Amino acid sequence: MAACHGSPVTKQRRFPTKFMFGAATSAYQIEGAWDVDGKGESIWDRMTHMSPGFIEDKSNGDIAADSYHNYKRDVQMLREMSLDTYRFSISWPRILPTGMPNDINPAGIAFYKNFINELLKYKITPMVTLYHWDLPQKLQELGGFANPLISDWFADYARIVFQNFGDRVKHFITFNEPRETCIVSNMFSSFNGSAGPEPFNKSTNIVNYLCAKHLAVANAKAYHIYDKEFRATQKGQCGITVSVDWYGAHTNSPEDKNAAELKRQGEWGIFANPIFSTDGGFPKELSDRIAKKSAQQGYTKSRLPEFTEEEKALVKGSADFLGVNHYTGFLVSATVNKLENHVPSLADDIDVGLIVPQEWPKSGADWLTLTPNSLYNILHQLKAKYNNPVFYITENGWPTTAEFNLNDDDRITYYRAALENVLDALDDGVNLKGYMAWSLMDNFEWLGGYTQRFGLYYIDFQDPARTRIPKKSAFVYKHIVNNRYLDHTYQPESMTMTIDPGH
Ligand code: GBH
Repeated sequence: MAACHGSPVTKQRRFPTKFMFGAATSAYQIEGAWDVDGKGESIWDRMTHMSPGFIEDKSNGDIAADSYHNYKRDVQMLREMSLDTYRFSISWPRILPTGMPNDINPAGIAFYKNFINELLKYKITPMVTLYHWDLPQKLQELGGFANPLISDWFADYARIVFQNFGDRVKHFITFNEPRETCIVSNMFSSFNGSAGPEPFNKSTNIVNYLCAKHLAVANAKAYHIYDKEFRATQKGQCGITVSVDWYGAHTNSPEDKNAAELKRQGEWGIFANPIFSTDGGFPKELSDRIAKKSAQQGYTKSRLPEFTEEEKALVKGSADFLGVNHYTGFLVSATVNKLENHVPSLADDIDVGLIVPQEWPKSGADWLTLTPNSLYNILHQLKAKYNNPVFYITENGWPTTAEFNLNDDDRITYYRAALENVLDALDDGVNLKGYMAWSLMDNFEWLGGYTQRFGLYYIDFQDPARTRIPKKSAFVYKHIVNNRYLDHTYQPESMTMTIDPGH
């Protein structure tokens, strides 16, 4: 019956039945067991042990959420929330302690097999990231992502992952957030593999761009291995995850609009363009600008190493989907809040200013606000720019500060706003297949240590048992997932979790 006589009947917007709902984590942030059962040292083990001062509370991931020993409880939490997908990462040095394929750690393989089997037992789809920043220390000592051989080391590791887990894992993600590996790591002294722990943190402005190229080639080699050696039998997909914050123009002036576009090219275009654009290669305006600046600075070649034609072709199209990690947004200006120190860097190459309006709600981390419609805006932009590839939101979430608080209404507000944007994007024809909340549980927040909490489940990191307790947001997320629509008024009746039939 059609709505009539002014009755307020509106069509309830629903998430498609096949739309994947899940949660995400990464190995170093949750596993602990940093030196257990033959695991090798990672750059994060080295850095947190050698230079604890880099971490806000001088903590580390030695134990973290101890998921190495609590993985069955983690799977139970996914079941409690009726989630159908779990995005987690494999620790490269747990599989290959030295990073190299001659020495495979059987206990590492066994751990992930048991864990994946536990997920499959309850029909939860594993979405596996191969690299979420925990590079084997031994590879860092060979230059990490500054060494072009990283692409062969990564390809060897990827083949071992596909061989061992590809019969049961159908969604692989090569890299989590190249920008953070290549660019951000160097702005915050040293982490994630491109410059690495001191004393390897040198020449960041050069390393940044070497890393951008080498990582793109590494992704491509792993993708083609999957495509040629495994796809026919394993029938899965292999994609990459890029961090995409929203950058809008501060005013409607052509200068600000262009500044925003340049910022987008420098933030995510530099990583997505070589793979997803029809032309391939780095974004044109950005690479022209870096070449020009490099010449002015006295370099004989651009600091951004161009791809050879062969590499360009190898990289172009080397992903089955674009994973998007999205958290926040900024306004971009050609004139306001500009850099004061002009040393060669990506920031100087782009040379724009950022503005965060006062009225955008603030979170427990100073870089993250609730930016209106940011998730819709980026999906809309990415769809237009890259001809609507398959997308997954592979991370999205809201941090609170360290205090104990299960009534996380601000997180609920954030998730509801984001999921409203997901519905808008689906209406808009964005080829979006799933949404992973960051994070399943509180965990080691990199340089923030344990001072920021992103979890749907709370963990007291002083508690040796690392007991997991659902926050209110876990109940609200579950309600959305079960009902496939957004109820903005739902409140859980109690804070006791049960597992619904069929999960
Ligand atoms: C993601 O990075 C990561 O994939 C995930 O592991 C992480 O836990 C999650 O987001 C939440 O941060 O504190 O001012 O030094 C998102 C991109 C880049 C955002 C580094 C925070 C540090 C800013 N992150 N950035 S600051």
